[in-house]
Amino acid sequence: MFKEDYKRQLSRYEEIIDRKNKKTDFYNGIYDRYEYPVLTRDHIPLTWKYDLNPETNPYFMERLGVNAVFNAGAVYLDGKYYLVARIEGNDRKSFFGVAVSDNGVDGFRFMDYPILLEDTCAEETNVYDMRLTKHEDGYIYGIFCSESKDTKSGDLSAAIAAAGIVRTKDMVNWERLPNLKTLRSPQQRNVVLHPEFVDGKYAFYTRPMDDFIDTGSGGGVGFGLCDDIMNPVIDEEIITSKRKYHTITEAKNGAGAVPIKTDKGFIHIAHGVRNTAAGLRYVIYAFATDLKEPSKVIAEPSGFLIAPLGEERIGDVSNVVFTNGAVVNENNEVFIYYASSDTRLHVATTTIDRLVDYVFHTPEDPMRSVLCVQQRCELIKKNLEFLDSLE
Ligand code: M1P
Repeated sequence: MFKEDYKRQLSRYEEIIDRKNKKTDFYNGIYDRYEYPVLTRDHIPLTWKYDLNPETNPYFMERLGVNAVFNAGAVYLDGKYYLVARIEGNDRKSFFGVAVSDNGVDGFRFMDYPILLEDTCAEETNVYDMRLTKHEDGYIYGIFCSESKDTKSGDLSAAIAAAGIVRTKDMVNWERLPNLKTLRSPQQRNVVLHPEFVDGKYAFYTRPMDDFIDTGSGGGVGFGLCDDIMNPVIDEEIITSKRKYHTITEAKNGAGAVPIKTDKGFIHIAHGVRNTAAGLRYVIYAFATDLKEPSKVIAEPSGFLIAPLGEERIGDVSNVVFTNGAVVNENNEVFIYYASSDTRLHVATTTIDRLVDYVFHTPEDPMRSVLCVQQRCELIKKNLEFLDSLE
């Protein structure tokens, strides 16, 4: 029985890894969606979950189950697509695993072992959501959320979020650096390292928060500079993309993928959150910042870029899409990795040209219904005139 069960599970695993992905018929002219998620809990190697010795596991039971594989940092290196995914065990603790593919849309296979982080913070309970930055200093940095229990609060679920830092040159050996200190913000999540030095310093997109879930007075995506990556401290944080009333970012927002450099500016793919009667709704949006002043927003299309669709709406934390990784290959093709409902990871593909056109030519949000209708009427009028001119 053990042998048959093992064989069946192994062939199912290989089938999922080998399954070819294809574009769906979803259309908006901006990006393509794909039929299958690129990573799920079924992509986890059997060796991570089962004891494969029939003597010690006669019923071929999962000994260490995996609940979900989602929010992944991404980097494109030597023609291969690397994802560092958030893997959540049945025990609710998250950790990181590196999966590699030749084409970025299917065939992602995890390396033999997950990343075993150096245990530098005794109080750290959970780690998740790594952003991978190929920095001009030559290292690939991974910035992630390092979560600890808030021992000062009487609330059992109270936690403190900070930004942990690791770096590597080969995606196998990871050196842990001290956690980032932000002197004016008690909590940090969704921290992203900018790929270039700014004024000779390491530059971080931050997310100032008063509390673990509520960002409180935090006005949006922050930006701060740090002199020394071996002793990372940020004093002042300024706000780049702001949270705004009655928009997709009203409740909170946060930096996502590492900014993509284009001729026109850095393109940021971030998440925005609004509150609803059914709970928080997370969507993905884009904006651009100035090439010389990467904290200065120069374009912000109205509304969302990606919102949960179909089965993406359902999962452990429903009505969520979230990104912390996107890559560009040598053909200027863009791969946006986004997770749905804290359960699985998908890819959306586009090109630099399309992304630039979307970010710089989609109208901004005029912020009031009456102005939005006016904006739409202008588009309709232009279209009708254009169509008339063709007759
Ligand atoms: O559950 C949705 C997301 O919630 C958090 O994002 P934020 O800090 O903006 O609230 C993160 O924990 C993220 O991992 C998760 O996907």
